[in-house]
Amino acid sequence: MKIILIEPHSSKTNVYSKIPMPLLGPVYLGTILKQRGHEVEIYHEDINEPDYAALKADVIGISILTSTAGRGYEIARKFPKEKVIMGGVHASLLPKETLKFCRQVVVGEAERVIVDIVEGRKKEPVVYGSPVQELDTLPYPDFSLIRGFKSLSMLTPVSTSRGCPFDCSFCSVTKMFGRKYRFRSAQNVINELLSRDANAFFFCDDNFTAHPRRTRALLELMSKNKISDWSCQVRCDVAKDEQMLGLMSRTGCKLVCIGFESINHKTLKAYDKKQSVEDIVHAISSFHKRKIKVHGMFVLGSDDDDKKTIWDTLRFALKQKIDTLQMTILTPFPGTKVHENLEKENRIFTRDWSLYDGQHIVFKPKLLSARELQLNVLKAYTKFYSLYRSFSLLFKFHFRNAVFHFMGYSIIRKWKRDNRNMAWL
Ligand code: B12
Ligand code: SF4
Repeated sequence: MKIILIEPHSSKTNVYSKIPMPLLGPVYLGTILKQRGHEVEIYHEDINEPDYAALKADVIGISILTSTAGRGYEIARKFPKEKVIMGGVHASLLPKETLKFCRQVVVGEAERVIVDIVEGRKKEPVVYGSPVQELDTLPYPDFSLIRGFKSLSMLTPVSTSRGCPFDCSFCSVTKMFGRKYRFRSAQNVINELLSRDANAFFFCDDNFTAHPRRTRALLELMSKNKISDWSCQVRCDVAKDEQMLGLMSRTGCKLVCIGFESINHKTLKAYDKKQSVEDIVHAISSFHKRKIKVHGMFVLGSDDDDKKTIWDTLRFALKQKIDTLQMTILTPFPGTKVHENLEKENRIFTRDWSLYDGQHIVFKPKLLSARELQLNVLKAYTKFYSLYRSFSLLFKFHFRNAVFHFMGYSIIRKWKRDNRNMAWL
């Protein structure tokens, strides 16, 4: 059978919109289907938007996040006669909504059910997938299935674990993958890395160091195999583990993405983050000491945040010399505690999912107006990613940071152009 899997394009003003990294879900599923003997093509619209009129397949699969759901539904409508199935985080959180646009929806991880669905043995409209317990049994994602994917010029995503033992109130991860931390063996990961024709890896695990012993074992093997140039997502806690920091530096970790979330103690508590501002400061200096760059991610707009919090966050980021900054506006993703609370209080004012990208305010904050929150975050961002700062990084020969600052500058300009009158507010 011929199967086409599609990842809708991301919201254009996303900080990451210039890094077209594919989600691994469709690639894992495509690889399994290919190994089963089916003909598979994957399209990630950010890399290569297909000519939809020319696409012919027995099954069309679409992967959606909340922010890409609207575009996903639009794509589904282009195939009124084909069997369209949908999955991904948003489909898993709101299967009834998704089912209005397709024949079948998969809730959760789909590796164990995809073949039966495609071959017609599983026919129910909502199919419940199951968490893969033995991640080593999965094949290595075959990126050649993605039309236009060039591994050498793109950061290659690698997933070494699923789930997260924490449960932050704004996060979709535990709703989708659970709190049980499952991980691949170090050797299995190394074999995948060695099989890749890639310059740089991004460990896209939500919490790469949640099980320190296993991460250390993996890093030791990476060191032995001379694998370097990689980045990952970690929590602040890891900076307290000297041995881990040493290994990360020795194996060529270039950048860590850390969910700092807030410098407001009350907000950190409200988010259930289980970290302090002191932990954040310590983490930044520990990574910088080892020449590892820090991408700091903040979530603004809790009931304890006001205008000052936004500007304090900017000042903090500048003072601590965070290399790249992501100021996300709190977004009530379906299924999260934040969503549940705001919904109860009737404070969510739009269900236009395309605005659920962390760059648009979609609810009424408590200590400032929605407009004030939106404008102040934007202004603070503009200060961080100013042309002046971009050029001064360039003149100091901080090339990577300079490139990211120019990117940030152009994304903010685009955001301003696209949202000139803030019509949704
Ligand atoms: C890598 C990553 C990114 C990358 C690439 C993302 C991309 N191409 O969209 C970057 C850094 C660019 C990114 C950006 C963003 N991300 Co992101 N990202 C991830 C991360 C860490 C890993 C994704 C991954 O590969 N997962 C592993 C694979 C195996 O899981 P999967 O893709 O979900 O696939 C499984 C199932 O969903 C299902 N499935 C998936 N597709 C399909 C299709 C069919 C047909 C079927 C049947 C089943 C099925 O089966 C798969 C196998 O089990 C996830 C967290 C996570 N653990 O998933 C967050 C996550 C997806 N991101 C999230 C968010 C919020 C964002 C941003 C909005 C962040 C921001 N504020 O800027 C942007 C939006 C990007 C966009 N597309 O518009 C949220 C999404 C929440 C939601 N409700 O939508 C997540 C869940 C993180 C979180 N903390 O909550 N992200
Ligand atoms: S924000 Fe990070 S630490 Fe918190 S639950 Fe999500 S993945 Fe885990």
